[in-house]
Amino acid sequence: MLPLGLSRIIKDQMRYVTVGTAGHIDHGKSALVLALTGTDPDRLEEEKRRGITIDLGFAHLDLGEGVRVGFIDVPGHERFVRNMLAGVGGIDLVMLVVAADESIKPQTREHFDICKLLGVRHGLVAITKTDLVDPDIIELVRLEIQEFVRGSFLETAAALPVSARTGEGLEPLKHELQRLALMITPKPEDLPFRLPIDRAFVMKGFGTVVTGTLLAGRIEKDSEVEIYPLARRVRVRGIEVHNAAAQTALAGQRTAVNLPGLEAKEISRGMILAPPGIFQATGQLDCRLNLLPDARPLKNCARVHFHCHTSETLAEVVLLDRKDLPPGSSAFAQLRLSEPGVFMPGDRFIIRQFSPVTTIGGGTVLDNQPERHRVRDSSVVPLLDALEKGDSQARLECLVRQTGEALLSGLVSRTGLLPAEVLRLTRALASANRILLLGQPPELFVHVEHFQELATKLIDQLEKFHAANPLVAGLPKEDLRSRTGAGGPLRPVAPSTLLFNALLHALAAQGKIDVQGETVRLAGRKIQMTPEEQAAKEQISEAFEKRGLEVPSPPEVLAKLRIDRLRAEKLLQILLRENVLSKVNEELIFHRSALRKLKDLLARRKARSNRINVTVFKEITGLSRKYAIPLLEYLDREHVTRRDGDERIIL
Ligand SMILES: Nc1nc2c(ncn2[C@@H]2O[C@H](COP(=O)(O)OP(=O)(O)O)[C@@H](O)[C@H]2O)c(=O)[nH]1
Ligand SMILES: [Mg+2]
Repeated sequence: MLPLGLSRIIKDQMRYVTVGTAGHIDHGKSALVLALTGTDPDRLEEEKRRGITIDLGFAHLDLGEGVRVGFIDVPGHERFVRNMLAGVGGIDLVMLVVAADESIKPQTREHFDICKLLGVRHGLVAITKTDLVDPDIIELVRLEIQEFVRGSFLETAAALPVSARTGEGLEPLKHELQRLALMITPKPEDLPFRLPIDRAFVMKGFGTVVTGTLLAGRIEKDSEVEIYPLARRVRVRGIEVHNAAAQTALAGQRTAVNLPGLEAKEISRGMILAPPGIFQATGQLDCRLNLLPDARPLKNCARVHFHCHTSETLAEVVLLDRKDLPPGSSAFAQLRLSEPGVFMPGDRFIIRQFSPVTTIGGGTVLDNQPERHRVRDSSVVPLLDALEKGDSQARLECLVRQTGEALLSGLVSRTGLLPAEVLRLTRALASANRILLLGQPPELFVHVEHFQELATKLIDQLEKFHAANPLVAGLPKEDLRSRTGAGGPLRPVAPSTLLFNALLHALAAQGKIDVQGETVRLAGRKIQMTPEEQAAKEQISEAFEKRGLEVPSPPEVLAKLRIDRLRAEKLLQILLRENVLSKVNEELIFHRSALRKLKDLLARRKARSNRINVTVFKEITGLSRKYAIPLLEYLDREHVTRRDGDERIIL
């Protein structure tokens, strides 16, 4: 048993590399995998009987130097290209197989196009069946291959003659595979894990098992996982890596996961295993789309077959800045998928013509949760351009800017990064004054430009309000919040309370606004009255004051003014707010001097007796019942008196 640290180093040094075969049917792909690994990748009964590969086959080989290669053997037949596509998504290296007796054929081209479109960066060419031809034919095929791969990622790749029958050339081939394996960038472990499912089956005594090539991250035994887009959560009962039981599966490894409590038929190829609750399945994607030079022009809104990782669905291609896409060209597009799936920015995909089904292009996902764009809506192009060109930090900034108010969960599902990484990048953006982190710990991410826009809108709204309501001191917070909408006049979205309070705080600190309790106003803004209004205000006050406790009705007072009813009402409100007048009930308003006198009267009365009833109250005030009862109730509320049966105690 090795010490823990050492075994970890050794484990970390192990390289897991996935090699995909590619090439025309009958060119010896499966035979070569068998000759290299000792495992026949044609595992289905029908495959063995018919001698052709129908579905993906798997085998692995240790190449020494800590390199383990997992082979994904794909079918060459044109009818099974969709199965080929489910396998090729996760490969690091391609082994392009060309039979020496046939040279380059249609699926050699199609498979190679697919590898290019998927951004495969490394590989080799195996010239197979060399035992069937003369050496000069091999040289001829080599020349044809050189021509064929010119200008591609395989331009400088080795083309190695080999025979699965005699075993000749196998050793140099293994050597080259090892060299390439040590060169490639391993799949990232520091991302949330994603396992695109390529098979789901029942194993006697174990239950449902799903398999795939782990694209990113790591899966731990006994952890909880979610099957997207099924939204089913299950616990991992067991893991196998390259057919051996394991505690953990790491990015790049051929992985089988045992999921109890699930029926194999509930799960299908194309679904994804990932951490629970962090991703969101989406039905539309914004992308960079490339059309192959020999494809037909692609019309706007064309329907295509869409393949990404192991999934496959129909999609409508909405072009954003042009009418159609000529062969060999490239553009931004929105793909509307028939079935939603989990896709991350940077994911590569393939499109195939609706009918007849041939590979016509592919591309890269740029935005996995875009809004639905109108046909030829080019306004989104600058965003897609920035997403395509930027690094993770720049992309994150774009997403925050575009979201308005971004949540951590939203940023995780839109980037495919771990929450800790999103936090690290957003903190860097915050210290560069690009975005604001609100909440502690940060829960809301807002771009400074968005914040600035909202601040301008807020001030704008306050200005409008003050202009329209010179007689009102300010606007209640909630009113102001709903008026400070982002997203344009047709779709105003009020900022959240958290963001709105941050805006108030910032603007108050800048001395632009005053916040008093629930009321917000522009700094230094006072109620503005014309001389006419000033006079009317005094007139109202006097009208109540001179009548003492036998007050007139408010409508009667307001009707006598020379200004309009609406402004008169506001002046009355101001007097009430300033406590010059007090409302005793819905109909009765008193001047504060009259109420003061009444309280004095009761204080004097208390010197004789602290008890009083309605009759006595009417007597000493000279008031009718109409005024007496509401006033007594008012005095109770003011704690000047307290009701005690039919009497009141003067306090
Ligand atoms: N003579 C000879 N035949 C081969 C060699 N490799 C494959 N074959 C034969 O070619 C046929 C197709 O091989 P297979 O591996 O199934 O081709 P695939 O469709 O590309 O997977 C089979 O009959 C194989 O036995 C080889 O190196 N030499
Ligand atoms: Mg085969």
